[in-house]
Amino acid sequence: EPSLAAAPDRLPFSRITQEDLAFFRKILPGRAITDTDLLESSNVDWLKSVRGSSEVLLRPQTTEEVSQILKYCNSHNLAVTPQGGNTGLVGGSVPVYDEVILSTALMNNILTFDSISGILTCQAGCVLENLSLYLEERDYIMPLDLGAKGSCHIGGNVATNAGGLRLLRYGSLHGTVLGLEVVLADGQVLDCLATLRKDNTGYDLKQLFIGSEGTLGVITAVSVLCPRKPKSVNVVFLGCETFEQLLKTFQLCRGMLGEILSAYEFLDSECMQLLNMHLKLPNPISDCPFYVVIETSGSDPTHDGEKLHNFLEEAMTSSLVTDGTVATEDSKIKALWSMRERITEALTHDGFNYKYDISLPVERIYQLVTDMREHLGGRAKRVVGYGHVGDGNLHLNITSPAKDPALLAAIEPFIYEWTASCQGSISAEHGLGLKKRNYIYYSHAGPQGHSQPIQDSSR
Ligand code: FAD
Ligand code: 2HG
Ligand code: ZN
Repeated sequence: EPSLAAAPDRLPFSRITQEDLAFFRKILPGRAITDTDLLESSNVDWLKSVRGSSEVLLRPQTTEEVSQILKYCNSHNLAVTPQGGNTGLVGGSVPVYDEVILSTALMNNILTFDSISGILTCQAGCVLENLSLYLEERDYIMPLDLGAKGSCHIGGNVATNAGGLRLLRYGSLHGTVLGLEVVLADGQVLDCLATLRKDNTGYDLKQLFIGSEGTLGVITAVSVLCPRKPKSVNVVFLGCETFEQLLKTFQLCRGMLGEILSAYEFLDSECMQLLNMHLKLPNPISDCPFYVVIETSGSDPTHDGEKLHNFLEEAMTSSLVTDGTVATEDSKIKALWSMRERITEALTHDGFNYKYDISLPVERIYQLVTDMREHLGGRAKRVVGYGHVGDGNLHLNITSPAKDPALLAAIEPFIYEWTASCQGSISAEHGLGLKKRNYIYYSHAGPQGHSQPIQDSSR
């Protein structure tokens, strides 16, 4: 039985046999896992909200092994779920039924790094944080950063087109990924692993795989254009009375910080309460309805410091912000970033999470939180808003003491209709996975040319 009402029916795929297992054990000695205890963590997602019942986890080390696995599964009618770090938040990284799990965990070699161009090529299973550490030693950084960096794989990042905390500065993976190697469902290896900034010789096939969530093939290697490590990084944590002031502060800092602005993130006071209560992280400034994390990164500490100082002075004197603190040293920078990065973790301690990842015109993003609170009245335990303001991306999370179908019926389709009415997206950066697949037509024209949900008779 699938663990989610929105799950599709099991298609007529074959069930795994002893012969299949014998084949996998032969090509992956010691790396075809069938022990149920070892399989448990790969069958359950990070949020512990969906669970599959796969009987085998395959851990290839090379592209050739991935190719052999897919070729075999294709010809034996076996369904496959590619899995990276299993940090996805939409239920796409675990099997729905008994699919074979193909994990990239052992495909974790860095292949090449060119210290002149900053182009890195690596296998898909490299953990994002390990890539960052490798690059930092060489005066470079990854163009993306997210709270899940300690576990997520670069292949998973590309498969979900992960956004994260640096998108405002370095753009999306559609721009920074220069090449991909992908194994298609029949085992054919598609080599688009270019390491060139420019290549207009026909269609840019790799773009199709960025954000394809494992539906078109398994990404086995990635080449990425990496920025230089900034010589000067500052983080400020500010408090605002209203969301309008927070937006005005954004405009002001875009103008005054210009090219050194590298992140503009927000959280509301409900998030702050969660951080205080569940993670014992104290508020670094006085209590405010809204908080902003601003990061600057540049090449000259004096120049950056001066710009930041002028911006803060203007923001304070014009009463856009009510309180704030600045960090220049590493440990304080990390501590301030925790206030933003650890909200997802804090939420998991607050009960059952209903998670929404919405793109909207930036001036509308908090209105949705306010409207949702009003709409739900006392039915939810908590309604919190945070996210990537600079990218117009709201993370709206609703908690309740336990799973609550009546609460869910009050949230959906309200939230999707609200989003569609502003031409927003129902999944800004997490993807569709299992959880959002039925709502795609709120963001895209359906077969009849107008937006509508897929009818889900099981709900
Ligand atoms: P998985 O979760 O293992 O897989 C995700 C999807 O990609 C699945 O559909 C899977 O089948 C497919 N897949 C994985 N690897 C491959 C491959 N090699 N080839 C083909 N398909 C593959 N996301 C953001 O966008 N921005 C954030 O700021 C952000 N912050 C997060 C913070 C926390 C604390 C957590 C838990 C998650 C966060 N996420 C964020 C969501 C998640 O981390 C990202 O989506 C991440 O990119 C997933 O990578 P992964 O390796 O864990 O992939
Ligand atoms: C973030 O930006 C992540 O922190 C996770 O995308 C958002 O948990 C969420 O809703
Ligand atoms: Zn996010």
